[in-house]
Amino acid sequence: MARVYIALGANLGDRLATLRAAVGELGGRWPVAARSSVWETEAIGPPPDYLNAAIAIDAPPALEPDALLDALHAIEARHGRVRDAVRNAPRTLDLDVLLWGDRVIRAARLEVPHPRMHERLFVLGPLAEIAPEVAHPILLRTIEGLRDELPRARRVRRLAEPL
Ligand code: PH2
Ligand code: MG
Ligand code: MG
Repeated sequence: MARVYIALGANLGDRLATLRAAVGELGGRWPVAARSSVWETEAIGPPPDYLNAAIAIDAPPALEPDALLDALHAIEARHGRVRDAVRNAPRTLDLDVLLWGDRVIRAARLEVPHPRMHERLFVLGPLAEIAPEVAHPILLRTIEGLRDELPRARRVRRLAEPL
């Protein structure tokens, strides 16, 4: 089994309901080993604010990156995600693979570790709740260490409601 960390984000529609439904759907396929709190975060790019969270799933050894990616895209599509060419466009649901054990994947469709995860408090805040001591396999730093070095310029707020 490999522990795969997935970031969840939503800034359109019923954001919390969508994140919860997505976790339910992922949990129907693979065991969910950990889930973070839900955070409300200032959008990088066009507003409104996002809800963000992170979960870990236990992926069987036979799971191929393309198969996981297809499953994530199918869940996004079921929740009304429209893929357009506009970068950072508002979205009902975004599911991003952050870490896959200590693998480094540089394929056309998928880069793991996620190439921008270490710059984003909306990723590292939730992720540090469930994986503080996990090492980033390229930067060789813990998630908590990376989070603590990020500037706190952007608004982030932990919600009381669980994921
Ligand atoms: N996702 C983006 C762009 N900007 N900003 C926040 N706060 N949270 C996100 O999940 C997010 C974003 C593109 O995936
Ligand atoms: Mg994203
Ligand atoms: Mg994405």
